[in-house]
Amino acid sequence: MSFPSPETIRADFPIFRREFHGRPLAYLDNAATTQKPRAVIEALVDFYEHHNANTHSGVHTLSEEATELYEEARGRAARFLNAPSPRCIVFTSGTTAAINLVAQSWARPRLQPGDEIVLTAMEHHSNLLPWQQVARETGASLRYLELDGEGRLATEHMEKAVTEATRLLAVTHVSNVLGTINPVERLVRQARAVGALTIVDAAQSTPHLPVDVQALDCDFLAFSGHKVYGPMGIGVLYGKSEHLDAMEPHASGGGMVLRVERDGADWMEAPWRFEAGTPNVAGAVALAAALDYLQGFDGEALRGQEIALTGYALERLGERSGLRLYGPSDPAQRAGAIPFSVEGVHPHDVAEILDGQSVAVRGGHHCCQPLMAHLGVPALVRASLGLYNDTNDIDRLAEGLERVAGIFRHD
Ligand code: 7TS
Repeated sequence: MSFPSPETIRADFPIFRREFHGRPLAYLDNAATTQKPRAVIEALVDFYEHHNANTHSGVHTLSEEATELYEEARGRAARFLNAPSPRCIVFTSGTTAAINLVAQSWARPRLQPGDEIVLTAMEHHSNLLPWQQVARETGASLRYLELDGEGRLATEHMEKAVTEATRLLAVTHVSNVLGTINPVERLVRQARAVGALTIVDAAQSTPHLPVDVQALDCDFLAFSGHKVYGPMGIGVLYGKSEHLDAMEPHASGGGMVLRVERDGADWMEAPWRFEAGTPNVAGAVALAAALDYLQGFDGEALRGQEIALTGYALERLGERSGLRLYGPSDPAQRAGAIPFSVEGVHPHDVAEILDGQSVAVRGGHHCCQPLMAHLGVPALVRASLGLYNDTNDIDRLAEGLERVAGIFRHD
């Protein structure tokens, strides 16, 4: 286990050698996607240079190697989540695809009118629209857990989170906008008590916190490779075997059948029955390299550093007049995202002026329009942290905001 400084960590990421407008980049858009360490880029190149072949179908050496690497990556993802078996890991293109898989394969054939799907008011559209679609298709209804003034799940709502009508609880582990860490373990326990299943959107927690599916005891969990320093186009759905084995595939085609006749087919076992078509083998292999990279650090030390940096950012930004911060005031209750608004200036303008200072943040609704409506804002600016960020990046953000204030000063 190592714990190098953010500066040493940045040396692992080739993109930070680039200059933007003559300055090094202060990359504060990690919730959208993280940058890639050399080890991940090399794993991608190494696969295509030395092992490229299709999986499962060929009998030749390369195909066997590709299959072995792909299945090893599945095992690596299982260890990352402390899943009991690689058979619980389905490779998908990302969190969105993983959630849609559960919506179509588990929920759609099972839910009925009168059934409830419980969400929170802070869900990303990817953990909201698939449930709206299923609700329309099945006659089930959606119910939302509301937030308190600091963007946490309101205690009185959590107490009544589930009812006898609840069939599924779909909740984000960490909010991509507010950074709030939700008490997922508690919510899962409540859901189990009424016989409801749970799916955890771990897209924003896996980059920052240890995620243990057996400790959480959730039924399903999804995350994206590109947010944990891995490549785009690869992600993971974890599912308990008892559910995956009972689910029909959401998509069918090559690579997921045992036997096909003119009028029927027998599916392979889970997880392969959910991976129709040629899989993203290079992506899976490079994701495994990313998980090795991330877990090569002392997680507790990393988390401590992030809490300290979040505290520093909240303090520095909080000093500015006309700037409003959102999310929990306690840095230990949040991970990654630091959203804010600047009085009288549209978030897109803030982000654009910061870009001119080589400070990369995102301005927009962050695929959370119902949350924006709840907060009463059309959009927010969001800085979001990765393991290579340090106080210098936050100082650059604060200086950039000084420039925003200068440009928009009306007196
Ligand atoms: N769930 C959460 C909580 C997310 O933050 C995101 C992406 C997704 C699901 C979807 O992940 P994908 O990999 O399938 O696209 N969030 C963001 C964001 O905050 N800014 O850009 C993408």
